[in-house]
Amino acid sequence: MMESKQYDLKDILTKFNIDTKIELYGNGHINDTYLCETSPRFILQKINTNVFKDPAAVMENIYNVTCHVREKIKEAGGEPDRETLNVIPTKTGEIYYTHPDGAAFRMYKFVERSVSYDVAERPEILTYAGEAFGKFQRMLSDFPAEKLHETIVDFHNTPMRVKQLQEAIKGNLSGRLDSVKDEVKFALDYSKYSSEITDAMEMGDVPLRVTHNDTKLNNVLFDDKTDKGVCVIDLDTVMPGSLLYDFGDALRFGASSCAEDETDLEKVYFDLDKYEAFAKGFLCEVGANLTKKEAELLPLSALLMTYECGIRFLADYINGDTYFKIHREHHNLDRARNQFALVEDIEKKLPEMARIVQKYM
Ligand code: ADP
Ligand code: GN1
Ligand code: MG
Repeated sequence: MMESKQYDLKDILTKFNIDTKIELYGNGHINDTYLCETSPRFILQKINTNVFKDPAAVMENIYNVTCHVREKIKEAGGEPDRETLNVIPTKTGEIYYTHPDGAAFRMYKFVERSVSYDVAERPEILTYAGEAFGKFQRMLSDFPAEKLHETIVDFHNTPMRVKQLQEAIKGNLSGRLDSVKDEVKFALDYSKYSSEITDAMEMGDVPLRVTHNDTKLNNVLFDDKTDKGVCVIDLDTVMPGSLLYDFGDALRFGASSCAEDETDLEKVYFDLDKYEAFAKGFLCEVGANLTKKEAELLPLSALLMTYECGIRFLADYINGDTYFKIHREHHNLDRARNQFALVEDIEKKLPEMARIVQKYM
């Protein structure tokens, strides 16, 4: 990961009229997140502009999407201050602050009385996550997609991700290629699946919808008493996409027996109880609107999103760790191996996964 420059956070806070203690917060791989110990509390985030080259576009999307969702929550008699992210403008009325060197900082209301999970200890948590992401998708079903900027082009275009891996292999910027021959072989062998979703989209059998695109379990906040999903966060990648991306990516992370960077691969497997729990919650919200092909590809989407994430970790390792935050030397390689172990297990379980999905359609 590129070394992050140090900023005078106290000074950044004054741009939002806040003067308080601040500490690093959360387990995201992309942005720098800080908790502001005010009352009520706030979240300050430095947007990763290495990943999101156009922070203005990201923030315009987030502002429009959260305003849209806010109205839906109000109509349903919910709590808009807690059930969606709320952007706090700067004291000059901008939706984020631009530092003189181009760095971008945003402020959100802190979602109080909530918890986040990196591993789901119980399958019910997955049902609540499925409901939360399904509901989010439903609330955006009438959002005008043409208003959205594509914040990362080809984000879930798996064949493009394979190309990016091939470029990483060619460039070998880290000089690590010799040490990852087995992983590269696995990645190239399994590329046989890579175009299943994109081909179906091109054929018109899988529609373009407004999707979240980063449906990791820790991108939902759960109520600290009931465990029900309260708020879907991390909206940087809300863009036109496929519902299969949201389904598959949530399972990649949420239905694993282990954390995404577990190195003891004997322990890593795809948990069908967690899969079923998520499918139940998600399909209860959106199942009625799926096309035949979307329904058919649900199980494979879990394999594909896991594969795609694995090859992204591997490409980043070969490129010298410039994209994902890492906390140890071979972190991205550990993550890639972990995802590939999961892919192998998902592949064996596809027929059973198809049977489970049928129950909830
Ligand atoms: P990243 O893109 O780096 O994953 P996120 O937006 O997901 O950044 O934030 C990282 C973590 O910070 C989240 O997983 C969550 O635990 C916490 N977090 C972010 N925004 C809020 C918020 N508004 N209220 C409470 N916690 C939050
Ligand atoms: C990143 O931002 P975060 O940590 O929620 C990444 C996802 C990956 C995920 C892997 C913008 O998600 O695409 O699936 O790491 N987000 C971006 O854990 O690249
Ligand atoms: Mg996140």
